[in-house]
Amino acid sequence: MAEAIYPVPSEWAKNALIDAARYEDMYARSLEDPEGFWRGEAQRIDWIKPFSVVKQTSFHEADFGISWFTDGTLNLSANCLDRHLAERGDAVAILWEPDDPKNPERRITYRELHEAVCRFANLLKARGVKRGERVTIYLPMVPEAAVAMLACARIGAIHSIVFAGFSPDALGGRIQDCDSRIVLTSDEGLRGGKKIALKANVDEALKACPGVDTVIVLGHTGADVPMVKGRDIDWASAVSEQSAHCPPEEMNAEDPLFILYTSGSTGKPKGVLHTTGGYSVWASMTHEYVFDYRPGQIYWCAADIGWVTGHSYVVYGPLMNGATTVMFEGVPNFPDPSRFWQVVDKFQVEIFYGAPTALRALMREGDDWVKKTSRQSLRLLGSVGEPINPEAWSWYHEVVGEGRCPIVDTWWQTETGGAMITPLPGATALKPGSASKPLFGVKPMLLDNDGTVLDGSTDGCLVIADSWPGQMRTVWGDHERFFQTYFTTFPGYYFTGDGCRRDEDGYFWITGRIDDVINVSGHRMGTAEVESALVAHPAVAEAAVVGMPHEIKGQGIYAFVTCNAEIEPDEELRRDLIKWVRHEIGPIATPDVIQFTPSLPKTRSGKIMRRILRKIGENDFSNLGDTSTLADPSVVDNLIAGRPQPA
Ligand code: 6R9
Repeated sequence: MAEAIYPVPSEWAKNALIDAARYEDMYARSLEDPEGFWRGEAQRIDWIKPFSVVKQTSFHEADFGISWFTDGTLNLSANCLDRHLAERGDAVAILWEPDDPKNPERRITYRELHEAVCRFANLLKARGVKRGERVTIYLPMVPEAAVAMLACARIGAIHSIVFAGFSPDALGGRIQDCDSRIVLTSDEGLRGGKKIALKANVDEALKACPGVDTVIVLGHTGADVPMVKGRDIDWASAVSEQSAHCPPEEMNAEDPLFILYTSGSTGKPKGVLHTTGGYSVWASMTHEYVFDYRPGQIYWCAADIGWVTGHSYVVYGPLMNGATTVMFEGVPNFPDPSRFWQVVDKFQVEIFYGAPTALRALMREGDDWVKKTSRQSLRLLGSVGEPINPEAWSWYHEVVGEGRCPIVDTWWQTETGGAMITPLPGATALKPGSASKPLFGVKPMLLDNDGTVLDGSTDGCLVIADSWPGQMRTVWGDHERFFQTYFTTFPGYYFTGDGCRRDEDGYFWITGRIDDVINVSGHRMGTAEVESALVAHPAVAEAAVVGMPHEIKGQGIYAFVTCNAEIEPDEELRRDLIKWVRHEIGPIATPDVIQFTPSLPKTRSGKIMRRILRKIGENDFSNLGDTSTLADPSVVDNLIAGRPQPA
């Protein structure tokens, strides 16, 4: 069947910042003359001291290093706030929509945001926070979360945001890993009408973090939460005592900006570190070009600030570009599945950027929820987090966008800082399900398992051949792990962990992770993390976790569990294990299927054969591949016979 192709609508081709010819031209120049290209693009930033060096990067072991605009200095919060004050101080920077639509929205202007950030920055300084120090943020989707991020950037502190859906254990581990002595939180969070006990979670987490001496607590729902004397302080009253004047610190381009923990194929989550200059250029450039953003437009990225998409496309990218950025506290289906589109109408949103998992969930509820809203303000739609299946793409395009709005399917990662492979609305004909073409400076290549470069239309492992400004710089506290994880599978290349197909038109189609990372509702999860949570349970001897296809979540979690000898697994244990994993990691790690098995398929050398488990997880027994190297091939038949069907 021929693939559907959606040409660039003519008004987009005419009016967009970048049309097809300009894209080709800029892309070619970005690869032929990176120095010149980036020297030009970097002018979008207000530098305090201009840089003289553009790019010093190598992916090779002998001279490995990644550094951009090295001798320049800047402050990111000044680029998001101060420089807009003269021209658009009274324009709305953050348009906040609460969880409950009956509660009032908040409109925070650039001037108000600037003042709030200065006061909070002064509070951090008053609590002794210094340049380079790590500040852990565990907040719901409220404007104060953005205030906290920008205040850290203002004084040169490194923020580490932990998604407010993570458990106390996961939070505690992240606080310890980056050695943070200050935590910002709120009494409670609110999502879909349900309260989340954030402060209680912090109290629980801090039992294992004796180094934390300050917790700043935002009153959000007004719940009465116990405060620890000397350690816990009330956000509002502490901030009111602070001056609204706080000069931005002069930061070097390569000074750390933030840490964000993300899952890999092995071990505990890695603290992905981004630095100031390159990240700023990348977040601002990609936000402007991918969304064809012009100041004054109402823009909504529905991601949580706990994920990288929230960092780059709710806060930093839009604010650098003087946008009005919508921040939504709630969930797509509360109070009903019309909520997204009601908010679009309410704020007259022009650009909407969301995740396939939410679209699939809404699609299932039927078109009426969409059709009862107007959505006439929408001009452009975006997708991120996982491959978007053509059915969901078509629904997004036809039903939500009424065939009028291009869809930018943006492929990128926590590690890349911002979008990497994506259509540009005025330049790229769309193929549903394809992230299409690389952005400026991005050189994607496909390799086979042996590292041979593949040409033409083919399937392979997706690598990036050269550095781009928004690239992560290290794993916090473990530079060797950074090199090992990303640059040794294919020496000389950045390995993304994704599989990919390139078609005859040079379009890229991401096929999903090829390492032991699964993507559940657009959230990255290392199978190893779920396994170690399971084996920490006293009844469990061994566990292996794989992804399984899931209609809404994209992938679900399938766990094979072997119990200790004296244990007789039953329904109660299954429920207990599910509760246990939710407690150890958080609700996003809830296993969809747990299959108890007396043993796992292993090679004679004792390695679990995940390939076989994946097939069983997929309910596909036709092509199990070579099972002759198994120590006991009968294990496989037993696994197939005992496969529970998910509810
Ligand atoms: C931004 C973000 C990264 C992984 C990535 C890939 C998958 C993200 C995608 C996509 C296909 C897209 N992914 N966007 N796959 N098409 N448009 O999601 O970062 O949480 O680090 O996840 O997500 O597998 O490697 P992160």
